[in-house]
Amino acid sequence: MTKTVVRGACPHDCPDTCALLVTVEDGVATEVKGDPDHPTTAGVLCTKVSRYVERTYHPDRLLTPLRRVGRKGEGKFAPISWDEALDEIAARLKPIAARDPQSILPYSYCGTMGLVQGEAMAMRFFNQLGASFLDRTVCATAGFMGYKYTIGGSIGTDMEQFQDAKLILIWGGNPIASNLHLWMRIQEAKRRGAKLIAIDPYRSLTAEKCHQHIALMPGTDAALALGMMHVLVKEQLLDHDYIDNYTFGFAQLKDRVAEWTPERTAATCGISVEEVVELAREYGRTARQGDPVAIRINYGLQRVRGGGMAVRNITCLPALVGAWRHAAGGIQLSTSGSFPTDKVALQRPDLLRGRLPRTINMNTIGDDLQREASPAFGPKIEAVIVYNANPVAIAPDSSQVQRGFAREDLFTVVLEHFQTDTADYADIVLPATTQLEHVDAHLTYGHLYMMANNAAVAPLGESKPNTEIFRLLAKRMGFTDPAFDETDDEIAAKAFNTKDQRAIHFDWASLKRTGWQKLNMPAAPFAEGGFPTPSGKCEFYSSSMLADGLDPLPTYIPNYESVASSPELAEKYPLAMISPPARNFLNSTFVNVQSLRATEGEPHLDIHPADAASRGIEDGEMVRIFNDRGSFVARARVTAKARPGLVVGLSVWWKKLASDGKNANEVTSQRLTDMGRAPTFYDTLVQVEKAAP
Ligand SMILES: Nc1nc2c(c(=O)[nH]1)N[C@H]1C(S)=C(S)[C@@H](COP(=O)(O)OP(=O)(O)OC[C@H]3O[C@@H](n4cnc5c(=O)[nH]c(N)nc54)[C@H](O)[C@@H]3O)O[C@H]1N2
Ligand SMILES: Nc1nc2c(c(=O)[nH]1)N[C@H]1C(S)=C(S)[C@@H](COP(=O)(O)OP(=O)(O)OC[C@H]3O[C@@H](n4cnc5c(=O)[nH]c(N)nc54)[C@H](O)[C@@H]3O)O[C@H]1N2
Ligand code: SF4
Ligand SMILES: [Mo]
Repeated sequence: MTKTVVRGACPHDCPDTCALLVTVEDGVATEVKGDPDHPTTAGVLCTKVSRYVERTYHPDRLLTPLRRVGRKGEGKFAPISWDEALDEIAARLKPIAARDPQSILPYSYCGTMGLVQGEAMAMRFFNQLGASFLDRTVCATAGFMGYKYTIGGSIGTDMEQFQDAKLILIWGGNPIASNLHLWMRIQEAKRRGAKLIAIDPYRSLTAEKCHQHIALMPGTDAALALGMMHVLVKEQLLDHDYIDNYTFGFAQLKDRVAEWTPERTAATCGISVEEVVELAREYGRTARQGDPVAIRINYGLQRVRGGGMAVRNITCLPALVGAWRHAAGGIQLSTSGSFPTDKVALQRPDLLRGRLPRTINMNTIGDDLQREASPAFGPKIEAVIVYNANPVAIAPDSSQVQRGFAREDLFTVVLEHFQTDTADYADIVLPATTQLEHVDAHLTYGHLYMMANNAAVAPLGESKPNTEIFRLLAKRMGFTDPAFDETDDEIAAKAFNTKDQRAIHFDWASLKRTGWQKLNMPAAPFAEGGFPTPSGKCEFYSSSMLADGLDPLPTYIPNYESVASSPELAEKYPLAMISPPARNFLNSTFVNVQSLRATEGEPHLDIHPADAASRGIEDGEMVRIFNDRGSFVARARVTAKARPGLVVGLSVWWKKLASDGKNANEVTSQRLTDMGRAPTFYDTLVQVEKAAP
């Protein structure tokens, strides 16, 4: 028997990007563990990836190409050879491309976050073709923009510093479920005497373990930050030296926050005046004592109409109190901007040869698939190639998405590990390899290590890496550029720009051996200003926002679906619904892994006892959740974890594994955020009733 241990990196859309050690016995992966030597992984994996072997060798793994033999969505397929599959795809794409390549659309997101198996060979293929661009905005772009306008880029407090903070605000995040390794650091901070405050409408697993939980209404975070700034200014809990030297627009900010009295803030957020005042005092006073105050701001709060502005307002706080002076102070949304990835080398935009295709927003795929050609829209979408994504389950306004994918005249190819809800709508399904079977290089959005993944085992069945599939398709399409001959290792070797100081020591061959290597970065990035904004300062007033048609100062934008914006809708649908990640799933990945699904049980809806009582709903009963867009059923959990006026359906379930074949995205909308063209999953009003037996 031969036994080896292979170094890998977790490919999933999770800020932690763990370093993996994969045990291989006689060519079969038998165990996946966290690397104990990698500082952020610290030998620990989450429940999901601990089950990686189960997922990889799952009896339902797709092992051959398939051709649909039933109706779209029905899920009936027959195996075909790779040659048949590739010939058929090329034969279908060529005439469409000859008419207008923009009629072809890639649809992909972060099934793998790998720089090689993600958008490298795939983008080269679509660039050469001249296909429509996809605006990959389903997750993080609202907050990204709010953060960027304020402090200049996705740079923030290093997670390896959090254990030294004395006050940590966990704002719109649930790290126990979605950022486990930061939670380990936060727990260490707690042991060292830090106070933890969760700001979340829902008493999440994390909120439960904090010293304090402020349960505001969804979409009101921008107001809470304005109210905090009001108190900080009024009570002079400010670092004037930091403000004078490293910020821009304090005088205007002061005028703006004067309007946001604790009373107005509390009424807007649905919390008490004391909660507003005490939160600001705790934050300001801890900083004033010279102790590090850190904010982990996460994505939960930016999935609403004013999500970008909410992130912007919160991102102003550390500069006001001088929290950036400490390595353990400041704020972290994402660290992805710290990585000097070489997108040009990876994706080869030169292959566009000067063409500028139209852009389709991935959040409006439901409507866009059903749109006819028009001068404003461009050509009708005639073909979609899906990889690293499961739009039928995860995109908002799901019944429209399904209607779009059900179009008989749409040609759909899906590259997948499993027969997902989306794969059911494919004409051709192509089997893809998993992270254990291919090579990749990774950046992360939660820590500061470049990561390498080695292939641990041979591809299962006839599966192929995404890169190889696009290489083969390129040949079939007649593309001859040498860009389509590069191997995965050759691509990975170009992942990071070694002319940039931060990655000057990047070398692919050695990264493959060590698995991980930290960027060259200062511990406290903005201790002495140096913000990468136009003014070089933290911008309380932003001319860029003004130029982009936004309020240049922090403001509050109520949800689309709220009493403030649409009172009639709120009367019909009085409950706000959010559908954040379930701990044992990763978006819709892992829902088909039996042991993980068994832990989640079935789709649930958490509802406050008062809201349940007024509807005659008892704990454990099946309920129907509905609005004008659609409905789905779930089992009610009557619990004060959901604040009054809020219902919570942890997600994202595979539709076909739910009793009614539906999930929470039946009721979410295709409307976009104030900035970043992002989705508004948590800006959703619904009504709930007992389900018909
Ligand atoms: N286990 C697991 N881990 C994951 C994922 C997963 O699906 N499962 N998904 C990964 C991905 S793609 C992402 S983007 C991240 C997301 O990671 P998070 O940002 O942590 O996830 P969310 O659930 O979107 O948000 C977390 C919390 O925000 C709260 N929230 C909802 N609306 C609001 C609001 O208006 N204001 C405030 N203050 N809080 C609000 C929710 O109740 C939830 O508890 O996690 C990644 N990690
Ligand atoms: N209601 C609601 N909807 C949401 C969210 C929510 O909180 N609530 N969260 C949103 C967020 S934050 C995000 S990021 C999106 C995520 O949406 P997606 O990025 O679509 O994520 P997944 O649902 O995990 O689907 C990824 C798919 O990629 C496949 N895959 C993984 N690796 C590979 C590979 O190497 N090759 C190929 N070909 N396929 C691979 C997996 O098998 C999986 O089916 O969902 C969004 N949708
Ligand atoms: S999903 Fe996140 S926590 Fe789990 S192994 Fe991957 S990177 Fe680590
Ligand atoms: Mo995400």
